[in-house]
Amino acid sequence: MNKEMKCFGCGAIIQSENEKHIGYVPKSAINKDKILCQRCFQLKNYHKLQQTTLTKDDFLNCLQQIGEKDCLVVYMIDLFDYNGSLIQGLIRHIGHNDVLVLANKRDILPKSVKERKLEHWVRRQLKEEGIKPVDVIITSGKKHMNLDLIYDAIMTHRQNRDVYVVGVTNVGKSTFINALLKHYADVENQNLITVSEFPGTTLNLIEIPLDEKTSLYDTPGIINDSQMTHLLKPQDIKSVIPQSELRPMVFQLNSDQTLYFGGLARLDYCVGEQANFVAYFSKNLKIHRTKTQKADDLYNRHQALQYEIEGIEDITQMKSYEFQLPSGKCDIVISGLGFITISSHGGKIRMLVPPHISVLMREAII
Ligand SMILES: Nc1nc2c(ncn2[C@@H]2O[C@H](COP(=O)(O)OP(=O)(O)OP(=O)(O)O)[C@@H](O)[C@H]2O)c(=O)[nH]1
Ligand SMILES: [Mg+2]
Repeated sequence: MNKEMKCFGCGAIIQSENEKHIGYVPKSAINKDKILCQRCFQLKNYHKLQQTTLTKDDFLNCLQQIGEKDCLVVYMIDLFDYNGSLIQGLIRHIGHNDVLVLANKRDILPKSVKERKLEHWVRRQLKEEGIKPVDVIITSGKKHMNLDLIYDAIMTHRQNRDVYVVGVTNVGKSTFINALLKHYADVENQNLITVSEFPGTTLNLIEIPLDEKTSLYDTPGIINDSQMTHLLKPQDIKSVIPQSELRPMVFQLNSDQTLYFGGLARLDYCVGEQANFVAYFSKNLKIHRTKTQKADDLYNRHQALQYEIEGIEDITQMKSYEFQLPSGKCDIVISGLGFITISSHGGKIRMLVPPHISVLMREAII
């Protein structure tokens, strides 16, 4: 068997020795030009996830190789979870290569927000990270948004070099590359790269030749454990992560009032005058408002719980963070779950989230 044969869905090297390892294909199915491994077959046809034993380091190693090449890096971030989608130490990994930033999943944010506003917002955030991109383009891989613009930007900036599409897991790298394959190469659905809402879908580099000498590569996403997706049961991911445009929910809160977000996170308004809280979460996530005084009891009697997180039975097992609100507008982001835009004259809030999930305050995106 040719050792270099790879699954066209996830990039794993094909093998037929161990059914539990990545890249498995029964011997009888191996003599084809294009091979799809059993895991991809299950994902594509039955939406069933076969777990892998790959670690964060395996994914980081892939990124490390890029730093040793002269190439264009297409860095994809998620507009719904900007901070959660940043790769820590990106510059260190990719060396001096040019970076083109694609800000993806624009379709989830309200249509009323202007593209230019989003672009400026992303540019300001990138500046803080010390990233100087050759360009920033707002997109939605799912909706093929700005595809021609991106294609032209890639072709201009790559200057006959290879192109690597990088980003944390689930930002939509493979979905975007499939959009390019469908649009510019007429690739049929059954021959596309595997995509799914489960983190860690792409397992190895997937090469797409651009010409005789150079290629564009899909890469496995870096795992970011501080995103909510990693704590959820596979069957819950699709309903907790928004699939379509967010519908903002407005709450006027007084101090000592609390909001529960599907039981996965909680906000206590501790100190301050009446203020405006606009919640941007999946439509399926129930938001429950209560008095802070009653909130612990509500949780512990499992009345505020909608989705389960393994190991959390009692509210004291959640981690608590306090934030001083600025006078004006700001966002509180719960990585991978959603965000709340708060307009106030200052005050204090407390956030309760499962351990390891990141919560932060940032400049309002909307
Ligand atoms: N709403 C929305 N969802 C998207 C978009 N692009 C991708 N998704 C969804 O995000 C999830 C992850 O997509 P993938 O393309 O598999 O992400 P990836 O970056 O290749 O992930 P890994 O292979 O794990 O690194 C899937 O559920 C996609 O449907 C987009 O533009 N908008
Ligand atoms: Mg992928």
